[in-house]
Amino acid sequence: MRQKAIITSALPYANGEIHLGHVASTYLPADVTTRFLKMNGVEAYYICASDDFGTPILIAAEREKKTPQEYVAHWNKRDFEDFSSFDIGFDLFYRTSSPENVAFVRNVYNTLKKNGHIYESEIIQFYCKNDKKFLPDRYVIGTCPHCQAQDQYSDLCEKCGRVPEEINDPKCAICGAVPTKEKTTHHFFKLKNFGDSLFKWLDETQTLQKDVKKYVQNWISTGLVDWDITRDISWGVPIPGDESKVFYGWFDNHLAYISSAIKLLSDKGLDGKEFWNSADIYHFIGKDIVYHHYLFLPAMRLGIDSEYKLPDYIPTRGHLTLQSKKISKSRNWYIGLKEFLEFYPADYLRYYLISINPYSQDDLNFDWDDFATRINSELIGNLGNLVNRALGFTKKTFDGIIPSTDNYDEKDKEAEAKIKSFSTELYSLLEQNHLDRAMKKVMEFSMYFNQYFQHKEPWKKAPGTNTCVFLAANAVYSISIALCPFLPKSAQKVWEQLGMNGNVKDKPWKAISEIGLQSGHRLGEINPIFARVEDADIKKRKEKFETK
Ligand code: B3M
Ligand code: ZN
Repeated sequence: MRQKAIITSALPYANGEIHLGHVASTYLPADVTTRFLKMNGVEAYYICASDDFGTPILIAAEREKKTPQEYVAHWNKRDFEDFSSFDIGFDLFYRTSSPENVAFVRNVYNTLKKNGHIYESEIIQFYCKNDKKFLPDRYVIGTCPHCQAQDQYSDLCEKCGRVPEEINDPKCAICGAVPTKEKTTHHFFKLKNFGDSLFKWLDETQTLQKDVKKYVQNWISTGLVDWDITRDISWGVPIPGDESKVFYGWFDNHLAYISSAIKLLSDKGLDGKEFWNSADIYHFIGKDIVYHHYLFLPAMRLGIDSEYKLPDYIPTRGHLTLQSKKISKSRNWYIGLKEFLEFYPADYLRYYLISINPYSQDDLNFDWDDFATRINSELIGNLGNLVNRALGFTKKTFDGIIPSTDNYDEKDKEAEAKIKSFSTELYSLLEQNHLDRAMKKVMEFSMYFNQYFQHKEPWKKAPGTNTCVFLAANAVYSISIALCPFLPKSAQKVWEQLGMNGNVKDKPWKAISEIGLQSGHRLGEINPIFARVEDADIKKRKEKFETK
């Protein structure tokens, strides 16, 4: 682990609200990791931005009779608000349309061109004579040549998931007219130039996910194709020397990882490039954008002579399904983040999504009943119970003051050893990106102390009671710190009930394993931290998904 880190998560399109599918695979894992790194003294910055350019956004803005600038400004603000209420702690949430990014993208292009990685070539594109526009991607609707589904976009069939080589019965998405085909000159990035160096980089970078590496290397072996980076539309970064055309969104968006980081760092008076190149670089993504992050992104960085180093980690996770079905905005089969948080605290969702999300590309499923069970039996039945029991008992029996200890028997020694080894065990899981297993480890620790308390029966006030109360309260202290990366609000609540001052997130990681509460310390006010998820409410939540 380096002492500096930059963490990014895939940039949300400024085109519709954030839902549970987004946060599960990228924003939440990246947030947990950033909080963990910061507690370990790493100078870590979590960078994100709205992805502002592209045809779908331009079309949506036109439909709402807004300028694309107004349209993306709305979503940038709204997304940031939603993320904040979910305690996603970005150090900067910027935008791909920022002046810094636009300038950076144009510079990168110029360098790539100078280095011989760009060429121009004439292609044939659909054109609408009514609208006097070239019609890339979503501007053309037609019948999928593979599955015959109607009303599909020319860049993707939503029915069969394939990219049609040429759509049948094409129509202009704006006016419905049949488009003509016209010649236009496009700029291409020579991805083919990078096959060998990408292959080598994948081989050498041990921190990348093994299973993903394997199939990306397979793609390379079967041959890469050069990449059309041009769009004949008005909304995008203008191409230097060919200003009436703009870059394809995937050329400019990932460059905002760098340009936004540089902006944040230089605002802090730091040398951004030097920081970037001496930091661990993490890009958190979902598995649908592997191609872009394991090939385009590193190839473009290689193409500018690795002026900015390649990523060390590209944690790639699967998709969230909802009640076992694919999430779909258009079929209204999704849960907006904002809506969810109107019903339940952020930490409930954080707990659930972390618990069901392994460090792999397997899909995960949000299920309302499973959510309720896990919150009620694990978060409340185990963790909430320990906190309330240990602290409540101290309050009742010792007037809220941590007692001095008696002799330690074998069981007490074992319990103390659990506290002592807790921080290292958690550390190694989190360092390896196994957030779900780390969360589970916290729950096992809590479970252990519930059993310890039960076994000791302190309510009988036999000898050994003081030690039991002392260690159980100290286990709660450890839990409070250990919870920080996962459930920041609850961690702070526990901290305050322990009668501690300040922010628990400022404690160093190793404090998890210290005996933090000394005898004589006075606890704060004790209240249940969590409230049960009621069956009747879950029933209501499920209604939306039952009629389908
Ligand atoms: N805006 C969203 C997606 O395809 C896309 C990610 C950009 S990351 C540089 O999931
Ligand atoms: Zn038209």
